[in-house]
Amino acid sequence: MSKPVIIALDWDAFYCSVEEHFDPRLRNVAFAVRQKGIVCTCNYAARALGVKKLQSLAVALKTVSDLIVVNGEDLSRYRDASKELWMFVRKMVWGGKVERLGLDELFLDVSDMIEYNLEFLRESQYDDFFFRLSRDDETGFSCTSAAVAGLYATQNMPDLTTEDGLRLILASQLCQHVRSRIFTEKGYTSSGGISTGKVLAKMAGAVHKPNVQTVLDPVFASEFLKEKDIGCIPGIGRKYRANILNSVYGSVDDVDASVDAIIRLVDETKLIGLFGDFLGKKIYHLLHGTDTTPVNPTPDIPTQISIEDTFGSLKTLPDVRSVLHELMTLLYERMQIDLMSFGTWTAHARTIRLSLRYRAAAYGVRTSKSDAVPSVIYSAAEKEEIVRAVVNKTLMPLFHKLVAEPRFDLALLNVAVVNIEKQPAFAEITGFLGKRQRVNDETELPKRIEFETEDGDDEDDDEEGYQTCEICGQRSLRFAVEAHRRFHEPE
Ligand code: DGT
Ligand code: MG
Repeated sequence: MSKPVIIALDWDAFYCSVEEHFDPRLRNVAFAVRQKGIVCTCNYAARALGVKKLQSLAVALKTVSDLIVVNGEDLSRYRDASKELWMFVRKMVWGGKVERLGLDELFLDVSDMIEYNLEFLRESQYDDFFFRLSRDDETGFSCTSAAVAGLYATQNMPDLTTEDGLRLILASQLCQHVRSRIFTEKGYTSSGGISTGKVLAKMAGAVHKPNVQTVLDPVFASEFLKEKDIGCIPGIGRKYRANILNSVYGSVDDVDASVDAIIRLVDETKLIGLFGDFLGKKIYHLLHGTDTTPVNPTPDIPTQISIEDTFGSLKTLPDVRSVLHELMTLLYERMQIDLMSFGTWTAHARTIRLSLRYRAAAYGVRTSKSDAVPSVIYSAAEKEEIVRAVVNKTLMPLFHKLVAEPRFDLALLNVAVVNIEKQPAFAEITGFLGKRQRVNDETELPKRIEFETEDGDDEDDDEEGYQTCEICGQRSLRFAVEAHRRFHEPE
């Protein structure tokens, strides 16, 4: 069976691109988006001047004293843009095989589309042929199988004479087409990676940025990976890197953490010994570029959202509280991404569940307790306040019900929301990207732009920047009101 063909897309300077849609004057200046005291991202003009992602704002302003800074603490506009781009891309992929990762990454499994078009290429006597995007109509694009669209990740281009190489070349043409449609119809640039697995495609996409795509033939995976630090392989990260280095060298400092060095020192058996069967095998494949984790299409509304962490040993209540705080923060952020549109909850989860595994328990044996999701989650309170309330009033009491004895030793904590239901009176709203230009182009661009909420002085606004819809009573953030009104308009 042939290998899958995967495209990874990552929006360029994503929060900046979203901000540019709201204020097009930002397109021509170096600017950063801040959250608290950190530059969470900056546009490429600012990067050219030396500003870096995740730098402290103070340092960035020392580097570029007249840097424009946009307040990015309200994530709703990024969430909405992300959702709209995902839905747009999903329509172009057979079977909607598109998985979202966070707000700005997508994985597309285009294997079927490539296989189908390979047939036409085989029949064709020419290098140029018509790529069919759909089985039953003629929409598509002209493409050539004679060259890669974009760049390649190593010195070597895919081998045109093999079927696998040809598949990747066709996928590069498809990726080019998808990215150019995203740009012309939605105004967003992206970087793309094309390979036979999610991890290789994602890593390839990061080689050349911005607005470039890169192909990696798995034949060259080991050459591509060999000098990389194991921690930069998605799925290994800092935590497993430290485990591996400690077990190999007894230290994480001043040691050779390259893939090449580690695969010489650690075999599959050792990794299974370190991480257990499932994770050990997975890490082995990640290090060898042979990971086959499939694209898992993201549903409109997930059946559950779950976040967990594992530990060598977790024994005290203060540590449990602090882990639950971290997990709940991540869970709440994921809920906002998956269950909100245009500042409004489009679905509610009804049940929250805490699960744990004792260190002494067999792998896979968990105990759980559930409760109703507290209504504070869907309130307009600040994230920190919501998380604290859920930890104190729901998760810690659930923990005490699960663990009655004062001494315990845990290996895993998981917090999940389940029983997710679409909110009535809410349908998908799309189509706002690139259409709204709220800023008067004649006004001077302020040095510090603070987008609190949009559109100012509406009489119906309440104090928190929300407005209540007169038709269905739904409360929406002010900038989402226009879109929400369109939802009620007849087709
Ligand atoms: P890129 O992909 O290098 O062109 O730049 P971005 O800005 O798209 O960066 P990326 O893809 O790593 O992350 C997407 C967005 O997620 C980014 O615009 C801001 C946000 N983000 C990423 N990492 C962090 C982080 O560590 N903290 C916070 N607060 N936000 C982050
Ligand atoms: Mg990005």
